This record gives sequence, structure tokens and C-alpha cells, in this order.
Amino acid sequence: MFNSKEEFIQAFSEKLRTTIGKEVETATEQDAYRSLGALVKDHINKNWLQTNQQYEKEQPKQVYYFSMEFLIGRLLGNNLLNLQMLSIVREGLTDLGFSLADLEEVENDAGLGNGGLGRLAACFLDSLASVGLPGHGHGIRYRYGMFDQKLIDGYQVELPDPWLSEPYVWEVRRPEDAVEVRFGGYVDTGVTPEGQLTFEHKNYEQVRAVPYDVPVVGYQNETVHTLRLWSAEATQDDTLALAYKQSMSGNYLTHKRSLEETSDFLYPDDSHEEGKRLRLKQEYFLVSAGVQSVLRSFERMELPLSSFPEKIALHINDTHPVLVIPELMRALIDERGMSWEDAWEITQSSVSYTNHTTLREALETWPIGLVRELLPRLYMIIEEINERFCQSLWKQGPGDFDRIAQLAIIADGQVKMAHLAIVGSHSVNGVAKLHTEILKSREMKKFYDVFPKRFTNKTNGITHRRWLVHTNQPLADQITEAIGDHWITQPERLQDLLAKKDDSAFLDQLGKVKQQNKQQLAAFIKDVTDITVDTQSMFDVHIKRLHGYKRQLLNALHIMYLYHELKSNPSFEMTPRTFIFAAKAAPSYYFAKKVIKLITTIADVVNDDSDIQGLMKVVFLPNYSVSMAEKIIPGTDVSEQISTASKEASGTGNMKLMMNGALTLGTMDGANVEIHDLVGDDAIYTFGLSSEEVLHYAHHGGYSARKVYDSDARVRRTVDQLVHYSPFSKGSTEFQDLYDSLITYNDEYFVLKDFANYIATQQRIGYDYLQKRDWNMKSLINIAHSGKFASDLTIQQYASQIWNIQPVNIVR
Ligand code: 26W
Repeated sequence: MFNSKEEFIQAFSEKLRTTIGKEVETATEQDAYRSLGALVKDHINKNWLQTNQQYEKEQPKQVYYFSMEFLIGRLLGNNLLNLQMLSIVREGLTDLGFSLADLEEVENDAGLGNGGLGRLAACFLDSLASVGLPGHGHGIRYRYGMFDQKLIDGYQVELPDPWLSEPYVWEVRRPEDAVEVRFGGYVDTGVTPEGQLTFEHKNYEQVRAVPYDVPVVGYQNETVHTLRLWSAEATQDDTLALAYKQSMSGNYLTHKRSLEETSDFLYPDDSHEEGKRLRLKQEYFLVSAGVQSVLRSFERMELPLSSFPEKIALHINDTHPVLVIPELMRALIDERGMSWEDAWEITQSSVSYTNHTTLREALETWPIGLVRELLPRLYMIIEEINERFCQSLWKQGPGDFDRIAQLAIIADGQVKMAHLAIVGSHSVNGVAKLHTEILKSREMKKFYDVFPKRFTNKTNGITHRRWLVHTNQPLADQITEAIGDHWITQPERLQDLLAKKDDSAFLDQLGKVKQQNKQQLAAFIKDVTDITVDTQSMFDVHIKRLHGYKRQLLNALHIMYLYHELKSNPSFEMTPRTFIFAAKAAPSYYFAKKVIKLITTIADVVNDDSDIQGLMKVVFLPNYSVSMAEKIIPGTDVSEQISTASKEASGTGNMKLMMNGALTLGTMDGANVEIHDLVGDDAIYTFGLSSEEVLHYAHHGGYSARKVYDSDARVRRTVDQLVHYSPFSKGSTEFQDLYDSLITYNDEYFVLKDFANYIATQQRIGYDYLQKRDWNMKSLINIAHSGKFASDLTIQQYASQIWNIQPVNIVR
């Protein structure tokens, strides 16, 4: 489109005139961002059309990735990178008096996800497009994404995230592809003269699902896929009908709102399954709209329905979209007259499922009454699936009532979504080796015994284009200078860096790049919090959702311990440290919010204390997001991955930090285990209970936090500071509940059990940090092995082992 800076400047100026009606001289950053977005979009559209046309013509098998969350973050920078426009645009804008970095900041972060699961979906879309594997996303266009976090007096306060308040430049509304989604009512069962059963859904309420398509741009390969985000709307007719039905009981606007609220907001909780009616409504809204849309594109191919699984794979990201299974059954049986057996065959061979958590409280179950009331026909289908499944279990083991009760999809008045997902799909995968082993040997053992071939592992991955090439250009440049740029399209090639392991000049340069990134991070911290941090100190970073099992409390207690030592023990030596936290707590998660208050309190005390200036700072950065992660990760020295072993399914922040040269301080949990396997004992700092030990305690008891407290003076001194008079408690009961969680309720997450080990490992890492050459070498080893975690590789495994899809080369 433009081959030189001059061409870009001309096109951009023209775009400003035609879209905004301004000249460069008078344009604001907002104007410039919008015009640039529109310009880039023009370019994308050509490839988008081409990709769609080629797929229509060649009819390759395609995957549709269903997810309630897509945490895509900002797109401008990444789209420019993938379109190979970055440098021309950057230079052209500079000539016009704009900075690309500033324009990137104008874009609202699309926070359509909670954390790991949503970000994984976004990385996967990027990789599918970049390796040319035909695949698209289906999600919800929440009017409000993840809440904005403010700190008031050190407490988290949630505000709505109005990310759509400015027009979103990347989306295209496609009303012509809108579909209807039906809720409530009842089912009329009948029989045709030929003796076939019929099911007619009556007296339902309907919502119009309107798709907004966001292009997903592949890396320099002309491929553009679609992230289809559904928005709930009421038509004039629906509104009228409702207003009439509920006869004058309220005004029509209220009815309209109640239909549209379906896609209003993202549930900001990824730890506890909420069981809310509106959440179930959202899940069905996504599923029904998505399945109808997929069936439409399939039917345009004019093939027999039986070939559906040869052309289409439907993937469900955790159980949230599991209603894809009964919904596809409904569409095939009720609307296309297919037999149960044929429909089941098609459904099962098309659907695959990823599990992202073994935490019991996060597993979805819905009360029977709710499902039956909201989705009467789907409930009938789920009952039938359950009935047939239980019968098959009976045949395998007649009389084994216990086993059948434990495996049933419907039991104890609840519909168990994970059971439905396993039974109704052909593939179940965990997200790291350890996680998959735990699924097979414990959480899903009984299912594994029934369907051993169905279970596989697909360790998570991250897109190195966003998380290294784009966000850490100085490091990317250094790598390219050393080993050429093949690693950008073949991330495993990062391993070539190992040849530089003993190259002093290279290691030195690596240290300089890190230092430069730390300076940038320090400036960001200053800007946001007004705290000045020492860039020579070790940057110790803990960024992720706030959860008991992620153990931000362990980190906080350790800081309290260090502070106490620094104040009271003149011979205590410590490498200067800056502790950086960022984390959102679910609004209803009381414990997590207390931990935030504790961290902000510690920060206030420590940062204000002139005695320890130059030794320690504590920073809590409010409103963690994808774009904030992009600023923190390049400047990190130490990556805190300290979950209670067995609880973190995989983690992906661990991979991003490693890729940017941070050393992991972590438990043998999730993908940390695989990082350890790759880099070896010397380039990672592991500590704490193993997952077997934790699971053993969980099942057989035998852990007493009180005993640890009684026997270890450091534990006692530190924990007591929560409730006794201390600089942190100041005599208040503010942290009494945290104390109780540890001592009275026996420390569910083994914080105290791992405390001594954590202190020792922190000490070791502090010492090692001072051995600069060795440290840089370890950093290099981490970067070199991080290519293993590129999502391009992960997605190729999904493609060949689960979806059976092949790459397509888009030619323009
Ligand atoms: C129903 C409420 C709810 C919502 C979301 C429960 C649980 C979730 C997710 C499954 C939580 C999640 O994001 N899990 C994370 O998934 C990442 C990607 O696989 C993993 O890297 C993390 O370890 C896992 O915690």
C-alpha cells in the first residue's frame, strides 16, 4: 500500500482529511490515532476479503474457538508489526510531529477477559493467523470489559470500563449476519404422521445477536482471520411484543434494556463459579449465536451434513461454552430432522475441550431448575445425553451405582458442565504436563478410566511477536544481530543464542538492555505512583490476578520479614530490591482485597522510611492490564511464580517473563516444571512443597500451620505483625482476617509451610543477582529456551493432534 515514508505521509494526511476533516497541523492525537487506524484497516480489509474468498473456494477444514473471554489488549502496534508497516509508520509520524508510541496509548485496551484463560485465547488467534491455520474466534462484545481498578486509601475500588466510549476502530458491525437466540418458554412435543418426534419451542423470549467482526492479522503472510464478537440487541418488534405481553406493566425501554443486558458486562470473577442466571444466559447467547453462524457458513458449502466434522472443528475454552454440545444437537435434530445417533456422531467428532483449572470452586455446575427454566429444550437434550451415558456405564459395570453417580452429568440437583464437556467431545486437554497428569490421576481419573484416549496435554504458549518482538524491541534487536531474524518465524531458533553463552561482550550487552528497560519501567512507575525506584536494585515482579493460591501473601510476608530484619538487625545484609506488584481482585473476594490492602500498607510504610532508603521499595501498580504487562515485563529481573504446587494449571506470565530474560523464582507447579526441565537447576530458583506433597496433605491431613508458627521464630514474628502493634497494623484489626486464614483456619495454601524455604531462596537469588556475568548468562539461557513456549508451536499441536486442520497459503 505504501512502500516509503513519503507514501505513508501522503496517505495518512489524506485519511485525516477524509475521515476527520482536518489537516495534520490541527489534528489531535485522538484524530491521528483514528485516521491511522482507518488507514491500517483499509489495508487489512483487502487481505481479509482475500482470505475469506480463498477459504470459501478451497473449503479447508476450519476451527472455531469458542471463548467467553478474549483478552486481546491493544491492536495498533501489533497490526503494524504483522503488516510490516512498523518502521515506515513510526518514521512518517515522527516527521509529522506525532509519536507512534503516544498514538498507541490512545487505543483503549480491549479488556474482554479476566486473566490467563482470556489472554491465551488471544495468543492462539494471533498464532493461528500467523502460521496460516484456518481458525476464528467466537466471543462476546461486552459493553464493559474487566473493571477499572482504582486505589482509594490503599483499598481496591472497582469502576466500570467503558472501553467502547470512543468508536472502536478495528470492528465491523455485520447486521446482515445477525441471528436470534431464544430463552425461556416451554417445549411442545409432538409426533409426525410418520411417527417422528417433533419439538416446538413456544412462548420464548428472543434476543437478536449482532456480530461485530474484528480482524486478526497474521504475521507477514496476507492471512486475516475473524474474531466474531456478539452483541445483544432488541429489535423494534421484540420490544413491542414484550411491552405488549407484559401489558403496560413497565415502559418499553425497560424491556429493551433487559434484552440487551445479556452482553453488558464481563463477569470479573475467575476463582469462584457464580451460578448467576445472567451468566448462564451469556453462555448460551454466545453458543447459540456462534453455532448458528458456523452452520450458516457450513451450509454455504452445499455439502451433506454428515461431512460437517470434516470441515469444521469446534473448540471450547474451558466449560463456559459447553452448551455448544446440546445446541448443535438441537440444531441438527430439531431444525434439520437428523436422528439422535447421527447428530451425536457429528457433535462428538467436532467438539474438543480444554480444561484450565482443577480448583473445585471454579468448576461450573448449574442448578437443574435454572437450566430447565432458561433453556427448556437444551435441558431435555442434556438429560438424554446423561441418560444414554449412564446406560453405557451400566453396561460396562452393572450395579456400580457409586461410579455412575460420580460420573453422571446430572446429579445432586446440578448439571455438571465438565462432565458434559468430556462426554460430548472427542478430546480433553490440560494446559501443562503436570496439570494434565493431575487431571488423569486425580480430578478426572474416573473419566480417564472410561475414555483413556480422549485425554492429552497441550502445554500453553504465548505469542513471541507481541511479548518479545513488539514489547521489547531492544532485546529483539540484540537477538537478531546475534543470530539473524529466523527466530521471528521459527521461534525454536532462539536456541541458537546458546552459542553466545560464554560471550562476555554479548552478556554485557544483555545486561545493558535490561538496564535500559528498567529505566523505562522506573519512569512508568514514577508517572503512575510518584514513587522513585532505584534502577540498580533487583526488580522483583509479581503480576497476575490476586488469588489465595497465587500466594501474593507469601511475598508480602517476606517483605515484612525483610523490613523487620533491616530495622532491627544491624548485621543483616540484603541486595537492594524493588518489589513490584499488580493484581486485580474479584470484587466479591474479601481475602484477596485484604491482601491488596496489606501490600499497599507495606508500601506506604517502607517507602516512607528514611532508614532503609536505597535498600527497598514496594510498588503496587493499580489497574493491571495487557498493556501494563507489556511495560513491566521487559524490565523485570525476578519473576515470582509462587503458587501452591498443584494449583496453577500452567501460568503464561511465567513464559512471558522468561522470554524477556527474567529468572523465575517459583514452585514446581504448572509450566514452571517445564521451564525447569529446559533451563536446568542453575537458571531457575525453585522452592517449596511439591505437588504430591500438597495433594497428600490435602487428602490425608497432617499439616499444622500452628506448629510451624510455634516452631519458627521468623514465622511467628512476621505473622504477629499482622495483629500485634506493628508499623503495618498500627494496632488496628485490619489484618486480623489474614492472620486467621493462616493460623485459625490452618493456612489452606501452605504459605507458612513454604515460608522458610522461600526466605532462603530469596536470599540466594539476591546474592546471585550481584554476580552480574553469571546472572546475564542465566538470563540468556532462559531467553534461548523460551521459544519452546511460543504459541505458534502449541497451536500446531492443537491443529495436528486435535483439530486435524492444515495450513493454507493466502496469495494476493
Ligand atoms: C466460572 C468462573 C471462572 C472463570 C474463569 C472460573 C475459572 C476461570 C478460568 C478457568 C481461570 C483461568 O484463567 N485459568 C488459567 O488459565 C490459564 C490458561 O490456561 C492458565 O495458564 C492458568 O494457570 C489458569 O489459572
